[in-house]
Amino acid sequence: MEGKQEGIEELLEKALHEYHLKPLEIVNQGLIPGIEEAGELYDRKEYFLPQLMMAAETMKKAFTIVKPLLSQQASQNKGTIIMATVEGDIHDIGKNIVCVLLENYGYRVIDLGKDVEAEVILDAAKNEDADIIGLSALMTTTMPAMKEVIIGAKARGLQCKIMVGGAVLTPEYAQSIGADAYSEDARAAVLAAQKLLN
Ligand code: B12
Repeated sequence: MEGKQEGIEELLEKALHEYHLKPLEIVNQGLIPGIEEAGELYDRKEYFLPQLMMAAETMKKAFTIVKPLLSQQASQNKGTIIMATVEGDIHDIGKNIVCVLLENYGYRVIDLGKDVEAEVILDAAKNEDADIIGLSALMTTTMPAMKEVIIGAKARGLQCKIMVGGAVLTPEYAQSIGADAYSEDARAAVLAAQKLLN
């Protein structure tokens, strides 16, 4: 909450070894509520962008430390998923969490990063023979970029399914742009992927 990157390692150490919290509990009950609270303070103009950025950087650092503990080496490949935050949008914390959980469940995840153009996503989906494209958007202004990818995939005749997510999205919006699945968090994203590929 205070954006103190230097203290986060020690806190994680404590959470893991003193309180015996599971890595996913740390993400879901500590890191995510923390960044959301920082976001609420930002909304109420009690936090300003530098504070929000410091909180986000701290969360990213914490997630980098927890990530290897979340990843069990997946033995089987259940399918290939291309993940990206759409063009114009630099929010990637949620997308990164979704990537790790999908990997945990045995999917081959190719993370194209953030602010990714539709063409780049579609090229990757074709070249990697993707089963699913996963798109993240956190702003109302960037949500339409998801539709662009969906239209592009149809125009190119790609067979892959498209799932979408991100804080501002609703199931209704996802349906209106023709997405095959929507999920509100990382755990639901795994279930959605399983459903799409069955
Ligand atoms: C952290 C944050 C930032 C950080 C981002 C750091 C980073 N590397 O990601 C920083 C400070 C850089 C930032 C910048 C900006 N931000 Co900002 N940010 C946030 C904040 C507080 C939290 C987002 C977050 O990480 N949440 C935690 C994660 C875990 O949740 P999540 O992303 O929703 O992901 C979960 C699910 O949605 C789902 N999911 C996510 N992606 C996917 C994908 C798939 C395929 C699936 C299935 C599921 C899924 O699973 C995830 C895990 O459970 C939100 C407010 C909020 N409460 O959402 C504002 C918010 C998104 N930001 C906002 C804005 C406006 C901006 C800026 C334009 C601010 C500015 N004036 O410069 C810039 C954006 C610049 C740009 N071009 O993108 C607005 C958007 C408003 C709107 N309705 O459009 C919000 C909503 C704040 C607000 N209320 O105004 N931001």
